[in-house]
Amino acid sequence: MTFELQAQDPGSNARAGKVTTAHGEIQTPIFMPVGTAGSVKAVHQRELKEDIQAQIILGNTYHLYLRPGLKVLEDAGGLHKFNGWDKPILTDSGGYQVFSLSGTRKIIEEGVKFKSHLDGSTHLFTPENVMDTQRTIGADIIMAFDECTPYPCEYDYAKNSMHRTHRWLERCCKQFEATEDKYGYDQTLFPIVQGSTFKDLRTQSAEFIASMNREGNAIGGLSVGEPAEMMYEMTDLVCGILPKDKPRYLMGVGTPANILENIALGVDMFDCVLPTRNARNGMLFTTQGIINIRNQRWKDDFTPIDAELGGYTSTFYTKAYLRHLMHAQEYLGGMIASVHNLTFYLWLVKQAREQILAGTFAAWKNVMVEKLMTRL
Ligand code: PRF
Repeated sequence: MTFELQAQDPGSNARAGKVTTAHGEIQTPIFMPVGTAGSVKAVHQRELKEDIQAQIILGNTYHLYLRPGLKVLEDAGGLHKFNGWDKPILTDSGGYQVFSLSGTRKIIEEGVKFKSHLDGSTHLFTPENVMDTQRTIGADIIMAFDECTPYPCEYDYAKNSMHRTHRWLERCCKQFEATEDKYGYDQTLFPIVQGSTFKDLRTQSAEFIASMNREGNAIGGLSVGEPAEMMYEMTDLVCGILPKDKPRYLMGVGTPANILENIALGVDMFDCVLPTRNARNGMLFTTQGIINIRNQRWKDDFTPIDAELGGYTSTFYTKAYLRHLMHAQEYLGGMIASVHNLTFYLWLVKQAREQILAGTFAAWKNVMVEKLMTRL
């Protein structure tokens, strides 16, 4: 994997760049649709490519390991072959899902013992076997095994957890270097900064992660319930320490405003379930602001979902029709809303990139944040 820094915004720390992987290029800043179990929920691959213009999607080690399991993935020749997505894929390590999804879990130095949320069976994730699992899944970018601390978090807990995440990272790197890709193309390992909301821990963690000298770096442990201003303060601090010549990935963020603010602080990559999860509940992000398509207000609004956005799905279907589908609990409703929201997220980061390349990002960002968070 390589990263080329193409432009820096004069009015902020925003950057435009290009990540090159074995499965193609990614223009940054970028949003990565979440495909937890190997599928971006309710969205066809063709729509992901044509309407949405996704450049990279995410998969989850935790889910894929539990189902369909490693044998099927290996027999398929990896996740790209299994789901038919031939562009870049990133897998999260399970370091977050194991904490948020599994019923009971126990953290030991060796790793995390947990019970499957599917059938209650017991499993152990270690830095070593999580690297092996991500070799088998075959994503282009794989993530280190970490602990995402909850918010709020006691200082001593955050400190001990951060040090354990650092020790686990050393084991991840060792295992990654001792093993090879399984399908004939390169993979790269991103480490993850932790440290909760404590400035000294964040500084220490960012310095440690930078010293590991990987090809890209991630920021974890944020957007877990802390105030947005606190998240921005941490991102700003960490971006000031992480190397400028490598991509920075902020995990699990966020709203359109969160994304623009973090781009301004120097983040290059984002993922979040928000556009797809909220779509299925009728919350749409549009170029005019946020709408709840289930509201009475849209009952006989026969204008397109978002005429300004463009793209087949957002301009072909009307608000009134989508509202009807949602109320009738038709599958198509969730599908249209998901494609629309992802089209919007990819449009947003593309606009941001163009503004950075033009040197006009900072002023544009402030206008957009106001507009996009308006509730219509
Ligand atoms: N660690 C990992 N995945 C994550 C996070 C993290 O801290 C977050 C936090 N927002 C989302 N996804 N491994």
